[in-house]
Amino acid sequence: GQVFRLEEYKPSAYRIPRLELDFRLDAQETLVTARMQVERAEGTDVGTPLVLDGDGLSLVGLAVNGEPAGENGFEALPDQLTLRDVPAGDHFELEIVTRINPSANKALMGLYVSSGVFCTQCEAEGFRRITYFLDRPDVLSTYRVRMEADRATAPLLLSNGNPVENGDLDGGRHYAIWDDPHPKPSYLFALVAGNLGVVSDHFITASGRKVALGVYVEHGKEARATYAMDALKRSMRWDEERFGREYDLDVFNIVAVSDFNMGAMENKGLNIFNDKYVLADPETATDMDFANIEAIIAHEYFHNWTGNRITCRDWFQLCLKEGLTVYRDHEFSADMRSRAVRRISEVRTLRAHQFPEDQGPLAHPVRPRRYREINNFYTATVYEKGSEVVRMIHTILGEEDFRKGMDLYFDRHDGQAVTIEDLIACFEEAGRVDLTQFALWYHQAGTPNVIASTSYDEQAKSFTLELEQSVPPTPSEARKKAMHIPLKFGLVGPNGEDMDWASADGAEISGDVIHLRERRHTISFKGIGQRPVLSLNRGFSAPVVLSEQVSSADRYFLAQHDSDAFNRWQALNSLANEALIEAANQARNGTVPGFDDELVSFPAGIAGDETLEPAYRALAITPPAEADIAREIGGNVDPDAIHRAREAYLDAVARSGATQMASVYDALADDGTFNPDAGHAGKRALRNVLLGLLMRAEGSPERGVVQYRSATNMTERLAALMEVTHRFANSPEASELLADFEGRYSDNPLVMDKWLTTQATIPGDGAAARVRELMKHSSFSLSNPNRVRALIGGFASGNQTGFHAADGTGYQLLAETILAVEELNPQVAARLAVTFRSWRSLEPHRQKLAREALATIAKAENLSRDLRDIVDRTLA
Ligand code: HT7
Ligand code: ZN
Repeated sequence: GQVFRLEEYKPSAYRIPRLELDFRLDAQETLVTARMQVERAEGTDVGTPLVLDGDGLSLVGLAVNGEPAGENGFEALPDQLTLRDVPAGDHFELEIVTRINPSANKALMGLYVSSGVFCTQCEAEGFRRITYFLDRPDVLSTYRVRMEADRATAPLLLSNGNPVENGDLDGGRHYAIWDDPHPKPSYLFALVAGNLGVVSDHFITASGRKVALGVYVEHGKEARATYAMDALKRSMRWDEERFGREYDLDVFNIVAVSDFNMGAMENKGLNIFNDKYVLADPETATDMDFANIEAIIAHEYFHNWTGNRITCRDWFQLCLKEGLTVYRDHEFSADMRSRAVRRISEVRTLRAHQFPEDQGPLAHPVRPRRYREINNFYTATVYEKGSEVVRMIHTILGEEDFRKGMDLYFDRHDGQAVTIEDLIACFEEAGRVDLTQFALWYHQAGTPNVIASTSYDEQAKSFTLELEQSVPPTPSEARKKAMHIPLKFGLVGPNGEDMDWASADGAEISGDVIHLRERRHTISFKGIGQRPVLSLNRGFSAPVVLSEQVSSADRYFLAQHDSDAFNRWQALNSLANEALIEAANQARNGTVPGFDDELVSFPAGIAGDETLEPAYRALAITPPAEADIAREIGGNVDPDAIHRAREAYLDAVARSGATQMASVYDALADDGTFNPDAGHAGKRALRNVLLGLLMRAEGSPERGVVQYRSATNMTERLAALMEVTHRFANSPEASELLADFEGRYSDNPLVMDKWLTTQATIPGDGAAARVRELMKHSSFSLSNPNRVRALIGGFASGNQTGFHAADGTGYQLLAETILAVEELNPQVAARLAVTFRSWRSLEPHRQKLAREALATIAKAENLSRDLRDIVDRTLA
């Protein structure tokens, strides 16, 4: 397949400053008329053919300056329209008519129908499935969109920008016209036509303009959209206060659809969402759902400035909008909720998703240099590591200069399509710093390893810190350069307070940040009267793997006394990790895993520590997940041994602190009134972690059954269902609760997704067979991405022992399902295939089975570019 390379970027030979679109909407046969003003760019020779992108299109008509184009003047292929007879003037008008079939569109890119609603998804290259166009992000046009449809089935007609006109037509048809004054690339185009309910509100901007807000959902679901509306208004206010960014149209609409490839899409003035990230009420959504909705509503809204007003020059620059916008949504959530708790969750996500990507065959730089299929680059590296890179720039510059850099970026590049270099230049100017070495974070793949060791010389009152960095090789990058790694730190004295030092040499230290730039640094701090304990990479200031030679005693000390909440959690997490790796070795060798008393008694103490917020306590007593332990082990992984070790650890923790934990559990019972805020969610999180531990201690599903039956919200009900079904998989109680849940929610697909995931993640050998049975259930559908992700994605990424069953049934099931999904939706199939990426870190027997399963995909004929790309790189 064709490879696209960053260095081959060329500006477009033509511009299209104006586009008028006319849609005659019909589910099977929609006619699209695109009238565009085309301008020859400076430096383009007169007569240069105009080559427009298409994807599976059929041309109905073509006119140039109002005249039908002569047959020899153009060539129309499904994936390209070449106009050879280009008028000699500087600009001309081109009219293109295409015919498309939205109801046959199962790839969910371009114009499609979801539950009877016409909707679009154009990022990255979906617009070319609607009409021929210069479908690239550096071609910016103002749009006027006219839609015509049956009034009965599509009373609602929405597009980007502001509404201009609407009216009735003959034959039960009607029309609406929308105009978007802000030039935008085609990937931000959207339309929605259907019959939906709405929650309406308004927002008064900082400068006093009134913006009409709408959240559109299926009729009858309006009450479940009020939280999303509230999150939207909070996002709008926050962006004004924190970044000085005001909204710029008279309306802002959000539409929830039930078939969607990703989470949501930031189309100008008309965000389209996966309904999973809009609909929530206490009875049907968990606290995690509420938090995700808040974050994704904010993320898409923040794109209005970071992505829409200033967009990407080309798709290699995807992190320009995504990394920066994730950083902004992380900051928003930190301000709305608990900063420490959010940071721990972000880092857990980064480690769970981005680290394995960076350490495996799909590793790529935050700004890639080549791709075969851009859809495969909406990755944790581009998004999450991209956000971490912006966070490091903030750490280096400090809040004031960071804000100046952002202001400069908005001033200088508003209305443009730009590059990462343009963004970095703004921060360099605002902060008066040279970010040349730092920029390697964008260009060099791989997670840096940092090794730290310390020594204390009492006589010399000197504390020495040795730091060494290295970046492991990644595909097509064997040799790596030393990075600029900003490490926040503190030297914690015996009283728990950070110690001052008289002088330090060996590295640049500014405030509480060590700037690591060389491969090795030896830093000596002078004037240190007592041995300190080093707290390094506070707040996870740099996304590195840190190996420290630290005693357990020092880790326990940090877990209790570090002023940095993240590192307090990290200290505990490291202790648990080390113990679990050791225990997994024991389990593999047939020994019963054993654990220190101090380690297993610690969680009960934390659970009852009233000085800590409940959400933090919940995180602190949750041990690393099986996948985390596997990643830490790194090679020759046996998922069964890891499972046994983790189970043994949890059993030991449960036995050690049951009485104490039971009283905390009881005290956390709520009064039945639901509040989705972080404080209340934290209490529920802690109570649910304790539920699992208490059920272990009690050896009975009873407590889970009671919680399930008395629950007044989904967070408590689902947690109880999980604990009962996972811990007592074949018990009558498990079957009873599963049947009850199905009975309660069979008419709610999003809740049934939870039911599917719950069963897909029951550990053990029978998992693949269970999933196969569930694929026949009426709640499941291969064509709906949410259903596929819930059941198949849940199984492959959330069930280590099931997916990696030693008989290979998990891998076979996944390979077969990927090929079946591929026929309908290549993007979703390719994303499922990513779950094979760590196959080389498995023990040899499973490695062989996983490779065989991948090979069955690889040898299938006519694979999509999406799946071919992932499978080839995974096997390479
Ligand atoms: N910018 C959006 C990306 C997206 C997308 C990409 C490929 C295919 C379907 C898609 N739907 C949405 C989402 C975001 O980052 O905000
Ligand atoms: Zn985004």
